[in-house]
Parts: sequence; structure tokens; C-alpha cells
Amino acid sequence: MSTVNVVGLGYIGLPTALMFATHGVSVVGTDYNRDLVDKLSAGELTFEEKGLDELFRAALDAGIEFRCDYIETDTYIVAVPTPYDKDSKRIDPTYVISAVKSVLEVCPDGATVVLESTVSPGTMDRYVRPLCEGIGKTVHLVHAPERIIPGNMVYELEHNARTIGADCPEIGEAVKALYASFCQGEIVVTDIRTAEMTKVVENTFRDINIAFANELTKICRQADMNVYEIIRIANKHPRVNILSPGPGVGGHCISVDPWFLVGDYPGLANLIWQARKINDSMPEFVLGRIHDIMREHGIRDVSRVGLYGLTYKENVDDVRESPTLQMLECMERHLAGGVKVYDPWVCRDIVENQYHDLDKFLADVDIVVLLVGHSEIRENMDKLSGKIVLDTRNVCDLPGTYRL
Ligand code: SAJ
Repeated sequence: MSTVNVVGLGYIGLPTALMFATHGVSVVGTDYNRDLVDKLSAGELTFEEKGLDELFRAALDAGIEFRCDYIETDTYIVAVPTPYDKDSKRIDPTYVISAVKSVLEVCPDGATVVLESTVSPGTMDRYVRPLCEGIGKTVHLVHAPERIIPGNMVYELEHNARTIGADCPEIGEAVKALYASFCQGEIVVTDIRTAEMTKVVENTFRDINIAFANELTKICRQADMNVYEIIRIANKHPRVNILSPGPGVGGHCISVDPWFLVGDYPGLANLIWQARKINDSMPEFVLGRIHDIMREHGIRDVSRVGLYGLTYKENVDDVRESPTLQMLECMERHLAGGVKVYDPWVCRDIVENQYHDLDKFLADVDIVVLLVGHSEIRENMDKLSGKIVLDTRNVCDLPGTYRL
């Protein structure tokens, strides 16, 4: 088998490249970020993830290479970011276009280009296929969207089912065989448009389910009822599975992908749009809860409030679209600065009044708002006794804890 060139060495591309490399596939990883390539080549990982370090070491031993240039080979796997334009709610295909263009410059006739990045349905036809026309060589396009969950990526790469969308079954089967080198889950081969749509639908389903939980939270707050108890009991029904309410939906997937459908199908994607609005309203809802609690306790000084957690969810170091950052933005708009912030997973200073020591952080605040349920705080709940706690993740069982 010839070398696979994995393009884009971020959260998805890097673990995928490492997985191939440790399962008998020769791999070159390409990224335009020289600093990243240098670090990886020097044996330095750029983000934390359970099991990634061991996988990285094994891939280095197996001979994986990292470079800034693209190689001439039969198979390319492209995993570059696909942000969306915040105003139009449409996908921004800039990175995909530029990566595919670079691949097309070097690839031989008959090469296969697999796009793993999540894209809005129709992206391959609209933006990628035209790039392959009139270049004097045949290129087989494939869309193989990734499903791994941050925090459990290495396990899920091996065990999740996958979708391969291809123009013809033979190419689909060849790519399936490649992924089967490490993937033990079912690999379904379909067409490209179906693969694109399926991926976005999966994440949209989750967003809508969380929005339902968040809307129930608001209803239960007004009705003075315990939303967690209600969801816990409702979920005992064999066909009900409501997700958990929270301070908002962050990360680069669930909070982004539904917008692709809203942007492309305005007027049709109504439920999807409402769900996005509900989830986006949660940081402000939490702020309202903080103000109520401050008033109840006669606390006027916002600097006595501490936000625990900056990442978008527990036990990851990713802060993209984080509900805490959305809350801080909202606070700035309301001119209420001075709030203190701490997250054991975020070592760099990214916001004002950020602490790097849990004890020091707790010593300086009266109200602690739990925005992320990192294992660290779950294992140190006793440190919160004596504090006024607003728990937005249902992780604290200390008496007197306020909930969403
Ligand atoms: N959240 C809630 N309540 C819940 C579950 C999650 O408020 O019950 C919040 C989280 O705190 C977080 C956000 O939603 O802010 C998203 O977290 P997540 O764990 O649902 O998803 P991601 O973004 O970490 O990863 C998702 C995964 N998708 C699904 O579980 C359907 C993953 O499998 C996908 O591969 C990934 O998106 C992706 O790349 O699309």
C-alpha cells in the first residue's frame, strides 16, 4: 500500500494520522503551520487527549513523518477546519479549498482525495468538485466524516461506526479497506451527499435534544420544579432519552453544524434554528441566575464571583465556543467586570482575572459557579463547603447548592 498523506494535523487529522501509522500504513502528515510541524517532529504533542501520548510515541516509532509540503501519492485524507460565517450562517470553505488545491497540484492521475472535515451538505459538489475539473487528471473524491468525541478520541477512532461517501462503490470499498486497518466499527459505504447530510444531522439531533433539556430547565425554574429529577424519571421510559441541561452548547461541532442547515435552508430549518437560539441563550440565563443569587445574599461586588471552568466541556483543553467565554462576553456588554475565572485545563492566560490554582481561586470568591464538571472539582467537592455554589452541570451534591 502506498503512503497516505494526511492533510491538517489538528484535533481530527492528527489522531487519525497516528492511528493509520500504528496500524501498518505508511503516513506523512502535512500542515501549513510550520510551528506545529516542528513541534510534532520534535516529539511534542500540541493538545491533550486520553491515550494520545502513547499513540503518538508508537506512531513515531512506526516512522510517521510531519511536513509542511504535500507529497505525491495515491491517497490523501484532508481534515482541515470548516468554520461558518457568523452572519450568513453558511460554511466558510476557505481551508478546504486551499488544502484540496494544494493536493491537486501534486497528486498523480487517479488519486483519491478523502475529505474528513464536517461540511454543509452540498459542499463537495459546490466547492470541491469544480476544483478537480479541467486539471488534466482524474481525481476520486470521497467524504468520510469523523464522529469521534473529544475526551475519548483514541478509543472511538477504533470502535465507532463510520460513513464513507463516494461516487462509485469501488472507490468507496477501497477507502473502507483503508480505514478498516484500524477501525473495528461498521463502515457504511454510501454516496457523498448522503454522507455529508448524515454527519450534520447527527450533530443537529444532539443540539436539538440538549435545547429541549435547556428549555425544560427554564420551564422548571419558573414552575419551581427540579428539572434533573424530571429528566431522570422520564428517561426510565424505554423510548425517551433526554440529554442534560447546561450553561450552553460549545465546541466546534454541535454548536456549529446545525447552522449549516439553517444557513442553507432558511424558512425550512425552523426547529433547528430555535434549538440553536435556545442553547445560545443559556449563558445569559446563567448570568440571570448569578444576579438572583447575589441579590439574595446581598453581594454586590462581582469580583466575589468565581467561574469554575473555561473549556467547552469536562476534561478537555478546548475552549472553542465555550459557554464560559460567551458569558464573559455578555458580562462585558453589561459592564460588570471583575469576575474571577479558573480552569485546571487552561494553562495560558486567556481572560482577565484568570487563576491557575484552585485553592487561591476559591479563597478569593464567595460564589462559585460550576460551569464545567472537570474530574478535578468532582474529586474535590469538599473544598466548596462554605461557599455559595451555583451548579450548572449537576455535579455538586453539597447541601444548599443552587441549580440552573
Ligand atoms: N452538552 C450539554 N448537555 C449534554 C451533552 C452535551 O449541554 O447532555 C454540551 C457540552 O457541555 C458541550 C456541547 O454540548 O458544551 C457539545 O458537547 P458534546 O460532548 O455533545 O459533543 P462534542 O462537540 O465534544 O463532540 C461531538 C460528538 N457528537 C455526538 O456525540 C453526536 C462527536 O461524536 C462528534 O464526532 C463531534 O461532535 C464532531 O466532530 O462532530
